[in-house]
Amino acid sequence: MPITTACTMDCGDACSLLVDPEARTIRGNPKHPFTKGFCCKKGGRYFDRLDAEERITTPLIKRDGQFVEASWDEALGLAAERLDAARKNPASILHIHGHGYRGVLAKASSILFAALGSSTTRGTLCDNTGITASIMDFGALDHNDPEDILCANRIVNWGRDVPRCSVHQQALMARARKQGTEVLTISPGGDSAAEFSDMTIRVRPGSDRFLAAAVLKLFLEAGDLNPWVLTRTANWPALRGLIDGLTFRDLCRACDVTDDDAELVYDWYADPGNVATLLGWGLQRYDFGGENVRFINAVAMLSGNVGISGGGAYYNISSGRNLGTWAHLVKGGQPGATRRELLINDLGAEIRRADPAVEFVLIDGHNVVNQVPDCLAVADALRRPFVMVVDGFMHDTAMLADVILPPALMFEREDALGSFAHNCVNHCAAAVPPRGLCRPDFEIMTELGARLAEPIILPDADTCLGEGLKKSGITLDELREHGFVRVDHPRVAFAGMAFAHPDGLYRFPETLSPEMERDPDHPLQLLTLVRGESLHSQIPEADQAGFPTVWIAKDNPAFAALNPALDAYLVTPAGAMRVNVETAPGLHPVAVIMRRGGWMKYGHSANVIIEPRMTDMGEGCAYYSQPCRLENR
Ligand SMILES: Nc1nc2c(c(=O)[nH]1)N[C@H]1C(S)=C(S)[C@@H](COP(=O)(O)OP(=O)(O)OC[C@H]3O[C@@H](n4cnc5c(=O)[nH]c(N)nc54)[C@H](O)[C@@H]3O)O[C@H]1N2
Ligand SMILES: Nc1nc2c(c(=O)[nH]1)N[C@H]1C(S)=C(S)[C@@H](COP(=O)(O)OP(=O)(O)OC[C@H]3O[C@@H](n4cnc5c(=O)[nH]c(N)nc54)[C@H](O)[C@@H]3O)O[C@H]1N2
Ligand SMILES: [Mo]
Repeated sequence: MPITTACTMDCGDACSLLVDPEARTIRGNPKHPFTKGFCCKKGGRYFDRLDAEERITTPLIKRDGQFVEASWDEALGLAAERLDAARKNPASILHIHGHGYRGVLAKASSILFAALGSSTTRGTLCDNTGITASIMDFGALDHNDPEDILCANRIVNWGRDVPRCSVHQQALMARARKQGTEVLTISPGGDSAAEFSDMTIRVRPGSDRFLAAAVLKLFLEAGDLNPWVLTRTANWPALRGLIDGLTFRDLCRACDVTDDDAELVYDWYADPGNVATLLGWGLQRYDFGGENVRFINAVAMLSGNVGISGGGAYYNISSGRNLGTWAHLVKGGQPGATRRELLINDLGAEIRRADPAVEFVLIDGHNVVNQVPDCLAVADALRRPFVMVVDGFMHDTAMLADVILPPALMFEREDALGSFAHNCVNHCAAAVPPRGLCRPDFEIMTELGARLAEPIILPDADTCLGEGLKKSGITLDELREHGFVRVDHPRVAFAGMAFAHPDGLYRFPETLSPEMERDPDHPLQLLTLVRGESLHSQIPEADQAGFPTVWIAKDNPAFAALNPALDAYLVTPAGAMRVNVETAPGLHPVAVIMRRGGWMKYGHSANVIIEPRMTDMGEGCAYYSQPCRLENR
């Protein structure tokens, strides 16, 4: 009998799943309004990960540089002892938490370490640049119900790689197209956008704001702006003044789009009918990623396509919007203490210069040594403190640990979680027992807190789940019975153009920043994009043999200059790595694509040669602005 459970990976599709523990099969729950009976490759093959030979299933303690198996009592005893020692100065404790596992109970480590008053991280590797931009524009983070996209006459997809990052968004687009909706995708190319789009336009990586500004220019020149829309904005004169001072030609040149293509985007927004705008996360991983998002939103707004059915700008919703916290139920510690924050984008340097020094580090749900820029610096900085890692694989971060605690993974423990794309809360039931000695993170954190000299006591799991669900008026029994609950939100976000700023008005961007000067020694740009069959670095070790592949355009002069008989290297100002070079049709000539998440220990992590760069908003990480070149050595 299949058991209804859910995927807890860091992905907006957040599927409800039917898992057969004996047959070890996984399929999408047909009753779930977003999952609709199918799931993606990375979710569908999750038993490979649960059953992997390379999985860590016993606590490990490092002795004389070698990991040796330990009992839970020994491993947790050691961690508690070191944590107690560091607790004399709470800032010397650092918690680095990823989103490798999402849910209400998944918050246990963050809640425990907040009660300890530990240092934490700030900034984002993921989506906060676009979130900050959206909140500046709309006053809050929201978008229409995902199904509302079926009411659009046209969809403009700015850089969402739906076959890889959201197969359910792709399915919604396919359904819309069957009903006559047209899809235009704007991206640097070299992807499969042509398969799910009626038209595609190639843009220079990182420069969407100029294309959007060119479209605004055409709206201004056409002179038939919707007066109602203008009354719903607080600062239209400022944007108009800015656009007046720019020429259409220069804007097209800045994004490397032909006049005809920019006019086509204008037509898509200006023609009668409603236009839904999709924004990908890729286009905000640039120096001016925030402006990219704000100018795209501005086109959606000025064309009257916000606050209506069939329109809307889809970036994110908050996956936590339907769930509450249980932090107030914890006993002990110092809740509400001010905490030191280290910038995640430059973590190596931040730890190195931290004063007081970092003495104890907990890392959970995060292959941080692999995923942040300049990751060798992070690896180096983690050699000094005592490092506790809760993870099931011997990846670049786990290798540096002093103690590794193996967690029960998804399907092996219960939780409840939301999505950053849809409005259901899903139940992740424990469908199979934890492998070996693995234990749920919640249990690990509960026991760690209880073992401290001055204990911090977490409530039991059911109490936490019940508390987390209260915000949406769901009971735990109800969630367990149905497998998911859909939480009501208005189908149209910002209906009637009522925005969430105190005055109810929309805010346009008021500056358009030119691109940073190019480094002539590194004329190409490195786009480290997601891979379809895995989530980030959760890649089987056997798939990482040989050298990683990069893709460039065949007409890229860098390709012609390479001698295929010699070794090829990807070079940045931070270093070089050996790669295989292949071509991708239609890719912009400054772009080099590499799929992200490969491990440093196999020579597959681009983050070794990616420098820390901050985006313009939300303390994001401008990975894709990384200058690079290809050469033979
Ligand atoms: N070069 C480059 N790097 C990037 C990006 C980029 O664009 N370019 N993008 C960034 C983005 S968008 C993101 S979101 C981050 C992702 O960075 P990470 O969050 O580090 O991503 P993952 O590789 O998925 O690592 C998650 C870890 O959680 C573990 N895990 C899974 N389930 C559980 C569980 O139940 N309990 C515990 N304790 N652990 C669990 C997994 O085994 C895995 O090791 O990476 C960023 N890194
Ligand atoms: N299979 C799989 N699914 C995932 C993940 C995964 O690792 N694997 N990760 C999840 C997470 S945490 C995240 S954040 C999302 C990421 O989801 P995406 O945003 O889709 O991922 P990226 O690979 O960062 O960006 C990819 C797309 O952005 C386009 N792009 C890049 N630069 C630009 C630009 O300057 N302009 C425009 N218009 N387009 C551009 C690329 O052509 C590509 O199509 O996916 C989630 N889903
Ligand atoms: Mo992400």
